[in-house]
Amino acid sequence: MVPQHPAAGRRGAVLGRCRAGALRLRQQPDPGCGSCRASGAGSRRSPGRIAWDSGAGNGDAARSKPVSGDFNGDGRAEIGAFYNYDGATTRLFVFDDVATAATPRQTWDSGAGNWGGTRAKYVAGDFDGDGRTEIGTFYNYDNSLIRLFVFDGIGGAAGARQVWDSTRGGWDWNRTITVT
Ligand SMILES: [Ca+2]
Ligand SMILES: [Ca+2]
Repeated sequence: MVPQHPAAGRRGAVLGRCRAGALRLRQQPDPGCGSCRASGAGSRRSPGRIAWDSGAGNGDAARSKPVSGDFNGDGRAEIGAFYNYDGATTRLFVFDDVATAATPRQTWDSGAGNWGGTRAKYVAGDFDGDGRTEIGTFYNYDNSLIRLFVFDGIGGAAGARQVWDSTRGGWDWNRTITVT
């Protein structure tokens, strides 16, 4: 499953064919898909090798917040991306095999109304020293109330747990800056 922009469902068969071609990483580009050709691997306009392509209309960069880390402890980094859907719904996707043929998979879903993507600031690190990366998240509850959550098990089925609470009035969101 890949992040799907809310407007994507109206695009029809051409977009579906394009998305399927994108997931094959342009090994066999669909000649009927202009957007595939425009961004295809090996294009003179391409600044580098394409490891993954959402397909036109399927991913809004402004809605995603990426972090990197070795989430499964195999010595290679993956990319995690939180995708902000409407209705205070956020999902976490992990991109495996980024160095070759990246494949995204969903590892967490906040559920509707539970997680506003614009209220979160993410930072990745191996916080417990077990060789696998976790993701720390500062979440803004307004009124200078911030809570820190840690996402564990990101390589499999991720889960979030609260590890700190600023108490109301205790921490200014606009002064909270994460450095990754
Ligand atoms: Ca890894
Ligand atoms: Ca760890």
